[in-house]
Amino acid sequence: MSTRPTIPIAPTSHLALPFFGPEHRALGRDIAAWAPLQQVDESDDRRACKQWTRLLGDAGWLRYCVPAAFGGALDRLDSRALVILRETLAFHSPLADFAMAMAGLGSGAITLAGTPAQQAAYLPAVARGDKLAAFALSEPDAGSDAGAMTTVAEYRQATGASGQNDAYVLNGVKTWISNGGIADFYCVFAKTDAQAGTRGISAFIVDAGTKGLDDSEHITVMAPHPLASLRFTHCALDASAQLGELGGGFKLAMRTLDIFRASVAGAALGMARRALADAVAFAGARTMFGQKLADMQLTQAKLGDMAALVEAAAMLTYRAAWLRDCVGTATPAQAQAYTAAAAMAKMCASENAQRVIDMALQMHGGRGVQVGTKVESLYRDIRALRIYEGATEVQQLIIGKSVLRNGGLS
Ligand code: COS
Repeated sequence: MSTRPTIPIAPTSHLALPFFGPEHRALGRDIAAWAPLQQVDESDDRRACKQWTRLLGDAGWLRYCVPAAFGGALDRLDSRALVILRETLAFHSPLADFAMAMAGLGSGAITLAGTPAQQAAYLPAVARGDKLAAFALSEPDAGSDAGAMTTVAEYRQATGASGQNDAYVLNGVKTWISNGGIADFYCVFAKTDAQAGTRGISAFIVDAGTKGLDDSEHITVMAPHPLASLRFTHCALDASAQLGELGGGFKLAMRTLDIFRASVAGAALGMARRALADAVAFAGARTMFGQKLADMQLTQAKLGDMAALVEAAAMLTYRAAWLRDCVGTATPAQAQAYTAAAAMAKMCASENAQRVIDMALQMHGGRGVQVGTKVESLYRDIRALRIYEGATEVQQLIIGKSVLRNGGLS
C-alpha cells in the first residue's frame, strides 16, 4: 500500500466570481492541474528554489511575471493572474510560490522603469527561468522605515580619455534579501543624495559577481526561504546600471511593492485554503469520544470561523487585484485607492491565514506539531508573510492615512 499522503486538490470554484474573466478561469484550472504533479526535494532551500524556478520557467508560468513585449504571457502584468498563480502554488508548496514571486518582485522595477536595453537584457531571461532576480531595499536599520537607508551610491564622472565610463560606487549593507546568494541580479536601492530624504534614493541593477558585491552571508529562517545579506564595498557600476529616474528610487520601490503586495495576499490565501482543506479531511477521519471530530459542534464552529476568515481575505485580495487590472492606477486618486486596497488585502490575508493555520494545527492535536506534517510546515511558512513586503503595521499606516485623506473611506 502506498504511504504517500493524498494531495488535496486546490479549489477553483472562486474563479467563477465576477472579478475574473475567462482567461483567468482557464489559467486557474491549468495551474491547479499542473502544481500537484511537481515534486522538488525542499531540504535545501537554495537548491530547491533554483529547481522550482527551472520548472516554473519551463512550464511557462514565469511568463506572467513580465510583459509580453519581453517574453511575457500578457501585454502587462496582470494582478489577477499573479494572485491566481500564487494562491495555487502556495496551496501546494510555499517555496514554489516564493520562486514565482521573486521572478516578479525582483524584476518588477525593471518592468516599470527600465530602459528598453535593460528590459531586453533581463526580462526575457526571467520569463524563461534563466535568471533569478532579487529586490534589495531593506537594511539592518531600515526595514519598515525604508527611507532611512544608508547605502550610498556616489556618482563618479570619468575624467580624461582613459576609456573609463562614468560610474556609481555603492557602499553599504542590505539584508533579508530574498534570493540573496542565488540571484543572478539585484535591483538595489541606494541614496544618491543624502540630504534629499526619500527623494534622494535611486535604483540600480547589480549583477551577481560584480566586484565589490559580497552576497555570501546566508540567513537561516524558520521556513525554507533563501535569504542573504548583501555587502557593497566600493562596488563600481557603469552609469547604465541606473534604473529609472535619478532620485525616483523610493517611489519606484513603492510602486513595485504595490503590485506584488496583492499577490502576497494571494499566497497567504493559498496557504489558508490548504490548512482548511487539511483540517476538513482530518476532522472527517479522526474518531474521538466515540464520534468523528467533524460531528462535534466545537469542530464545526472552528471550521465555520476558518472558512469565513478565508473567504473574507479572498474578497479583499481579488478586489485589490481587480482594481489594479480594471480600474487602473492612471490618476492619483486611482493609484491611492489601489495602494490602500492592496495594503488591506495583504494585511487581512496574511493575518487571517495565520489564524486559520493555527486553528487547523490545534485541531490536529499532537500531529499538528509533529515535524513533517503539512500543517506544521504551514505554521512556519505563513509567519514571514506578516512581515515581508511591508509588515502588518506598515499596511495599517498606509490604510490609516488613506482613511484620513478620504474622510473615513479607504
Ligand atoms: N506609490 C508611489 N509613490 C508613493 C507610494 C506608492 N505606493 N507610497 C509613497 N509614495 C511617495 C509619496 O507620495 C511621497 O512622495 P513625495 O516625495 O512626492 O511627497 C514619497 O513616496 C514618500 O512617501 P511617504 O512620506 O509616505 O514615505 P515614508 O517614509 O513615510 O514611508 C512607508 C512610508 C512606511 C509606507 C514606506 O516606507 C514603506 O512601505 N515601508 C515598508 C517597506 C517594505 O515594504 N519593505 C519590505 C521590503 S521587500 S521584503
